[in-house]
Amino acid sequence: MENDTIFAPATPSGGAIAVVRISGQRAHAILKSVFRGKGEPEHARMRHGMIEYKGKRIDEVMAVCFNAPRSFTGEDMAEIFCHGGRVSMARLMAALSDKGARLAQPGEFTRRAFESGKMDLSAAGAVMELIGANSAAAADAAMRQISGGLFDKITQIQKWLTDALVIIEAGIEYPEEDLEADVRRDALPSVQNALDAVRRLAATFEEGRLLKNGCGVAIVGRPNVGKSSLFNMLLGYERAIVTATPGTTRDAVEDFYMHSGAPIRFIDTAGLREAHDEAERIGIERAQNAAKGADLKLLVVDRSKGITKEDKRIFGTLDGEIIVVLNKIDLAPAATAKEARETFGCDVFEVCALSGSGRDDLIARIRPPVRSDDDDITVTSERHRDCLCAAAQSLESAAGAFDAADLDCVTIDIKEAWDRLGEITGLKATEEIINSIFDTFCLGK
Ligand SMILES: Nc1nc2c(ncn2[C@@H]2O[C@H](COP(=O)(O)OP(=O)(O)OP(=O)(O)O)[C@@H](O)[C@H]2O)c(=O)[nH]1
Ligand SMILES: [Mg+2]
Repeated sequence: MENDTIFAPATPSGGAIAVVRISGQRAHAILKSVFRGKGEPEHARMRHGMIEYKGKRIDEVMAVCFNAPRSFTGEDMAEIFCHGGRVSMARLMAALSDKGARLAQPGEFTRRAFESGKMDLSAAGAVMELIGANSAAAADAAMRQISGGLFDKITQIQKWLTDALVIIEAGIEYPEEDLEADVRRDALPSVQNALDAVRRLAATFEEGRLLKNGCGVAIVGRPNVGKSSLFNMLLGYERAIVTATPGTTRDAVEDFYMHSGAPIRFIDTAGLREAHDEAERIGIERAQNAAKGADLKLLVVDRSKGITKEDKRIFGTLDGEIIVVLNKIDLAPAATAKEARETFGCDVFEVCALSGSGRDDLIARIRPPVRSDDDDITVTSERHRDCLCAAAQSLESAAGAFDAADLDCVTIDIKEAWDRLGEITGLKATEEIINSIFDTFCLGK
């Protein structure tokens, strides 16, 4: 069935200029029906003209059309660069709708691009990640996927699996030839290669998650030691409330800080103590959860008060990577960094949250790992990670079945892995998966 012709604003209204896209068999005809300019629209050539509707000029625009398949969606397309006022955009869209185009669903343009083979499913999903990226590194990771990096990797792995299947099928077809040992010798390396590559890709998800969501850094400690002050100092602006009264912070407050293009997500938390009321009790619970979910914990200690029993107790409740931050170094010390190192056995930094002294060293230490290989693919989607893990499991079981010399089981496992990988690129993706991906898109993309 031929797709109907759709349109959507690709930019929000309110700007000076807005872009409205049209895609489908009638895209050019619909453009012509409302656009009055010099000359016929030509592929990829901007034309200046007016939008006329019901005998009235409603906007002065630039318009361009693209011939199938040389367009984003692979269909005939047109783009109108109109003025971004709410009224002028609404009028233009009313005109397009009246001429027979339908307002697109979110993600429908990219879905059409996928369906017409313009991009694979991993690239289509990455378009949304690029738009939503909140750091340069996350945008780079998305761009690498849009350029087909993940698709190429998956296709290579699937090729290894196909190679193995061909060899094994021969072994099953001619069992009398006693090919089993040969089959194992010839097919197992391909399966092993595939398994290694799948595992390596799945392992990049952790880095991808950090790029996308930011490395989570929870700031914890006793009340009044200066956690919120440190939080503000690290962010570089007064984000959280600071007062001289212990128990100021209740809710966990978080904000992003960009470091060399990678996001760090700082979380300020309630001071840990015996709660005085219901709100504080909940706040402390949230503080503990924030600490559990964080990639790194900063335990703040008030150096002017010394290292207290309570500081040590809180340290004992923390797991994973911890840095101790001795704060208030502008006041007379009651403990030294050396003591703190001996007590806690981890990195210790001395800062003055009020003046910002010590900030640079601390930031340099908590900076998230920067990717070593800039061209390498990073898996950023949880769905992709799940597919890769499932594929790895099937391949492990295939490798095991080789040992049991059960070639039928080996083939089933390899095919299962092949299909799981195909869900990433869309070569074997169910309608349901495709829907769930495009559902997260914004209008006009
Ligand atoms: N002299 C000095 N005072 C500081 C420093 N950092 C914080 N303070 C003061 O310590 C008091 C508590 O600071 P907060 O940042 O609110 O402490 P907190 O740990 O967030 O406290 P709660 O939210 O109650 O747990 C405030 O009066 C700050 O001005 C510092 O480096 N030097
Ligand atoms: Mg606070």
